[in-house]
Amino acid sequence: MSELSVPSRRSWAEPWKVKVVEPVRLTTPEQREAAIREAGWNTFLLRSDDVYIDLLTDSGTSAMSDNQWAGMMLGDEAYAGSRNFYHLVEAVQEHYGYRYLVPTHQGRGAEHILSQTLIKPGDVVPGNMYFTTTRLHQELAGGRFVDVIIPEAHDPASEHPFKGNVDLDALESVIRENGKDRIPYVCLHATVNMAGGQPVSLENARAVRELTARYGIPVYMDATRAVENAYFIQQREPGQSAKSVKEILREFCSLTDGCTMSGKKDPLVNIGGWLATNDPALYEEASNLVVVYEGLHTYGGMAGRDMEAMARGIAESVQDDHIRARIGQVEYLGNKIAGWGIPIVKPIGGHAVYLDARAIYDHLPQDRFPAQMLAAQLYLDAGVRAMERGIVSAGRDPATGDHRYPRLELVRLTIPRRVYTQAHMDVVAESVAAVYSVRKSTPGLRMVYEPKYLRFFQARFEPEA
Ligand code: PM9
Repeated sequence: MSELSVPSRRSWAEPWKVKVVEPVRLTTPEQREAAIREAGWNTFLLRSDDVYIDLLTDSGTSAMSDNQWAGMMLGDEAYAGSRNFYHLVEAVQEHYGYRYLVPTHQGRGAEHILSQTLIKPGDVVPGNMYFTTTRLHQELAGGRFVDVIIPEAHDPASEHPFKGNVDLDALESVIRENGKDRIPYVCLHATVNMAGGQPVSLENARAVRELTARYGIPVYMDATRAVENAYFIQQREPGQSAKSVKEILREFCSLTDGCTMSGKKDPLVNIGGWLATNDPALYEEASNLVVVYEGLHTYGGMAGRDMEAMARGIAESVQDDHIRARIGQVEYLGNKIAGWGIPIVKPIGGHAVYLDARAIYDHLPQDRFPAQMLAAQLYLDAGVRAMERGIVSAGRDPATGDHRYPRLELVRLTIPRRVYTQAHMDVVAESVAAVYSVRKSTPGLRMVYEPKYLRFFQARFEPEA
């Protein structure tokens, strides 16, 4: 018998095993064709029963642990002062380090409260690339978002390790041009969803802090995927590899004044969110406003059991072995697709693999919605649901009414946390390859219905003849 050779690079596996399973169903090509037509070629409008592998989003789609489910049974459903609220406050204080917490039903609830509290009509909010709901709430409060992300973020092929970084010169120019009194806060996304799940370095966050402190401008972070950001800092930033993700997260947050949070991502729950701050005056106003839109300031739209699950989820989310496996799975899928020469956003992001639809369908102009079509084709091929992140998501400029034309025209294969296996990832990668192989003959789309707000959720399309 020949000598067994052990590979020098050993495999890794998730730090959990499966206890409950949920069946998924592969439909026929005819059923998928009927479903996508019925959905107006918009993957948001599909029924999830018609989806085989659902990579629409990592939002609210995580699998909870047995410890979180046990916590659900300990829900204190008091209207006021639920004990689970205090557990959540303690978890946020311990892991994110902010003093005050205003719970909300999800991330956009927190964005609404923050925007209404801080932004006055005519204000300018600089940030490292827009996010759909964040920018809309800033605009609805009378503000204008200005993008100050580094130019590399707009280039899918750039291998910059921190493509989420703020361009400090651009930020300072915005402050000088508008005057510090017109800038209520700087909005720092970590990671940056629309750039491909790209991180911000600790060094850059520190520099943003120093710059804004000189002008007396606060920094509010979108901390929705800040744990993933902390993992990238540990892996990529010189001098950070000996620290735990937990330590890096605290350090990063200490460079900001507070944050908005969609608990549906990093914190491993299906619903919930919060606004956190170190500013007692902001807390006083926000905890008053929240009772108008979300619920009392000790539940903000969440049930007691939801707050308990989130408190426990936060503690699980900052564990190094969890986050390594979570991002490792995204990298597995991304490397497989990129290995076949299919264009994706580089480096591979934290929560998703982003296909470069502009490069894949290089025969389609952006106003024929290449990313929207690519997402529909993936669904037609194997029942894989993905999300458009291009011209449709970018919406229209409120001043001119024209489409915004973002440089990134992407389809996001978003990986829910602790849900799918490596075999599912293989099926997805092969479907991407199949769709890529017939790219030249794929037509564009026409938009036939366009809602006023956040059009990507509900717009309808038809294929060009
Ligand atoms: N993100 C996502 O799929 C949910 C649907 S698209 C609006 O990526 C950031 C960075 C997010 C985010 C939601 C929200 C809003 C704020 N910031 O969905 O309201 O990625 O909990 O959070 C989605 P909620």
